[in-house]
Amino acid sequence: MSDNPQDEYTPPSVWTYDEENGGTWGSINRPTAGSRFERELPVGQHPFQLYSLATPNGQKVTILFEELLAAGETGAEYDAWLIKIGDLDQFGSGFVAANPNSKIPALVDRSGSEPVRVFESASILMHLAEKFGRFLPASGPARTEALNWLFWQMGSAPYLGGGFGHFYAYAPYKMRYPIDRFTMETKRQLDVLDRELSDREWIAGADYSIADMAIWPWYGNLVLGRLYDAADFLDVTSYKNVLRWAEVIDAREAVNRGRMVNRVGGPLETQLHERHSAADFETRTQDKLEAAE
Ligand SMILES: N[C@@H](CCC(=O)N[C@@H](CS)C(=O)NCC(=O)O)C(=O)O
Repeated sequence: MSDNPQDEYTPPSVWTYDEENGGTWGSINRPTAGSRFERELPVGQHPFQLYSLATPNGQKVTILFEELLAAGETGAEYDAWLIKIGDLDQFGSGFVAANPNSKIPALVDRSGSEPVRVFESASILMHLAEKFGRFLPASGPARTEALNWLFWQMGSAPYLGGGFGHFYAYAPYKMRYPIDRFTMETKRQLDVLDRELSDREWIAGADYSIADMAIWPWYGNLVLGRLYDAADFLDVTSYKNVLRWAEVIDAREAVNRGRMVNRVGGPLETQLHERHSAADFETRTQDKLEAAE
């Protein structure tokens, strides 16, 4: 490796894997897929078994579960098991069987006669919304608009997380070219949301939907100053409509609960490492578990 990491790089004719090259994620990711060790996934008593971590992609699903339960859907009870991606849990054989892409969140729906695996957060959100007939219109233009924004999120957030967040916060040193490129794109995306939210309450129109639940953990948390320590750098307060929308969602009790599930950072009273019943929010947050030790 060069002494000066900012030197121009001439790619070799065939790329080879170098464990040292990847910064924070370099020790985790490899250029190959598949399981790295044998480990079955635990199974609890509820119809839905979620294997996740409270990153933005993980929060989407726990927010939807908590919203379904808050709306009275008692059939949406779930066990949320912790997958520590920094400890490589996502490469165990059981997790890979649930999601061959080795990324959280992964859901196993055991409500029917055979377990059904569901992976990719948007697929999980659609699966649950359709199962319970909530937070996604059943047909017509309103459904199309909600899906437009759900898939906008799936296409856009990798530029925010894998692009901006990676190079601004995680890369081993700061490089101007990728930071400029992904900052520009992130700000463009915030402007897209800001313009749309100027004349509608929720991103898909008149109703709160899985599109809001998918977008908020990324772009809502970003403008609320919770991602990448980048609020000033991105001048997030200039996106006034996004901020208004983000604050309204942030005030929802179910969103607060969803954010706590599988969370391993921040104040101990906001961390519920595993969730197996609604009572766990009262009795099993980390502050209480650690005080009882
Ligand atoms: N498109 C996927 C992205 C999931 C994803 O990137 N998950 C990250 C955490 S936010 C992960 O599990 N990373 C672990 C790894 O890369 O090994 C989804 O929306 O479900």
